[in-house]
Amino acid sequence: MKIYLNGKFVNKQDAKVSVFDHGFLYGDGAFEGIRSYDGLVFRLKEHIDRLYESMHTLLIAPHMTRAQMAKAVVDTLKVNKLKNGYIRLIVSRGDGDLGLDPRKCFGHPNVIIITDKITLYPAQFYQKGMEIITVATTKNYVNALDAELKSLNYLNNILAKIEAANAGYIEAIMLDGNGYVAECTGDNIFIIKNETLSTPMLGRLKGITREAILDIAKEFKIKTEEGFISRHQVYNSNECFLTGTAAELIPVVKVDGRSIGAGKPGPLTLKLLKAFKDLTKKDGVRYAV
Ligand code: PXG
Repeated sequence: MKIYLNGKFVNKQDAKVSVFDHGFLYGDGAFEGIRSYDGLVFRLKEHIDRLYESMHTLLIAPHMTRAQMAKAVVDTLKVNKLKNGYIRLIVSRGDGDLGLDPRKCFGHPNVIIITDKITLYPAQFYQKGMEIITVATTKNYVNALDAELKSLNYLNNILAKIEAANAGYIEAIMLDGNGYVAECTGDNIFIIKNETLSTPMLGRLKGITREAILDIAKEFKIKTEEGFISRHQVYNSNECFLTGTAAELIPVVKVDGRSIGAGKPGPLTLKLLKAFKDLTKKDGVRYAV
């Protein structure tokens, strides 16, 4: 496996950065998780744009244009002869001293691209649906760590994931500071009620998969809503599902012990899942290996 490290391809065992990198010391950096499907990088432009927005907020300049960054992603897939892969694109602040001050870093962020495979959830969950819970760790949003900023600092989500795991669950809902549903630890959430598809407007990452599902719904003339969603509304929805680059679209059939709809993946969820799979065959940047 070859890893892209600051413009060079190196072997996995040589892909190392300094312990003084503020990405390691402080979680100071940004990242993207991207998928390629049969030689097509799904919505690469959208991922690159989101990364550059995160870096803009963090005041990290990667010394690479968006086009160069996109090319580096594709080149890494090509070097690894990977037609189907999960791509982790990381830009960390780079080396500094032991203090927080990012101005003392040398102004050379580390750009790293890892291409591998990923399986988040067992296959049976896609057929039977998943059971999730709500955890007490709330979503840090709009203030210091805006949920839309995809930073290397994932502790908010990891603390929630630990709570879920302690309770015996693989994924969990996080609420915002006002008690509305924000998102899950690594996925966005959707509900369907009376043929309307709804997803939280604030307090969540603007997932690339989320946006793709909203696009598909609009194409199908399904009514969509981005707003405030309560747990009561989730419990009493007809269908529920989660979205993410690694997870794609996964049905949810029970939340906090309450059955959702008929307790099995719903018809609209399955229709959207199929349409999403179709979209991954055509929406993105094509490359040959
Ligand atoms: N919300 C959060 C908090 C995420 O981390 C998503 C939504 C979905 O966004 P995309 O753009 O992928 O549709 C994510 C991304 C993991 C893992 O191991 C999950 C993500 C990223 C990295 C690792 O669970 N999900």
